[in-house]
Amino acid sequence: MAGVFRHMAVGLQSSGKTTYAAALWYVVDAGEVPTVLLKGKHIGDHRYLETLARRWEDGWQVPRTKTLQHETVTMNLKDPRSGADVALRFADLSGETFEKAFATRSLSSSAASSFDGIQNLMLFVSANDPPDHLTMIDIAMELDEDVNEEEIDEDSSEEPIFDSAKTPRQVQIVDFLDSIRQPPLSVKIERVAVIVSAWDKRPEHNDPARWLTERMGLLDQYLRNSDVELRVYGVSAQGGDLPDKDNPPAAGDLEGLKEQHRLLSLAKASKRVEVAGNGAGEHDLTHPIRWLSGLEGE
Ligand SMILES: Nc1nc2c(ncn2[C@@H]2O[C@H](COP(=O)(O)OP(=O)(O)OP(=O)(O)O)[C@@H](O)[C@H]2O)c(=O)[nH]1
Ligand SMILES: [Mg+2]
Repeated sequence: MAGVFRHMAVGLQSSGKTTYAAALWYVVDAGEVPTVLLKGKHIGDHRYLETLARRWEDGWQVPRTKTLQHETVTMNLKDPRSGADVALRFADLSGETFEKAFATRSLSSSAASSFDGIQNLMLFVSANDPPDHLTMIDIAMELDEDVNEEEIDEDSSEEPIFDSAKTPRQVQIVDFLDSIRQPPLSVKIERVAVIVSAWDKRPEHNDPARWLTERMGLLDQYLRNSDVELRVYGVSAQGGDLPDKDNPPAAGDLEGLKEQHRLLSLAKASKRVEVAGNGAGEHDLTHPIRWLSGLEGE
């Protein structure tokens, strides 16, 4: 059976999409660790991915994806068990594209067209993001301080009443998912693999599904009641905090370079990657993709 499977990566700014693509490319290309999908037959022009993968291999953050940059990443993978070919299209839209869509209620036609024929999503959220759905009042009450609500109102009187950028992330994500399922896009989503990135920043436990329930309850409930197949993976594609090559830490900033040094000292760079949940191999970034492709039961 030869299939052409197209999946789409979505997520707000800095949710880990590009780092995942870079690490996936490296891991599949290097073949240093066991993965359920392997590198496919032919590899075309992959300059964008190769640039990213080199940055990743050298121990730097990948560059931010610019707003209008729609890089379509195509990877040919092979499923050794069924013999299926998986042509994976990883449309790396920037997080800003999604945030703009939320604020303006419209999506550019090129961004919209990348959802043509899409049934399965990789949805990125980051374990490194602090909770953003608390208000000043919640925080003050948590700290058990005297709260004068009128004073808070007065102080903020010069601020705009509603700033869409301050909408909690999970509200924006639920709105986005719901919008693409409505006309005119009418995307028929079958499977969603939630990727909790920066999993090296996880809490004590190592259960990504629990993290989603506890940290993003609204999103979790929406997905569980959406008639889609759902899985949650924890993924550390970078392995830890890394410096930005375009804005490197000063030579004396040992803290900023320590983690980079530790990660670079691993003999096999693929071992920087950590994957948790759903029986995935320790470093296997292809596991969610095989499941998204419907190949797991075969
Ligand atoms: N600690 C840690 N940080 C990570 C990991 N993966 C990504 N990050 C950091 O998370 C931030 C965002 O990562 P990107 O991969 O650029 O995110 P993105 O979703 O492509 O973001 P946009 O291009 O803005 O849409 C960067 O600062 C990364 O260094 C990880 O495994 N661990
Ligand atoms: Mg990006």
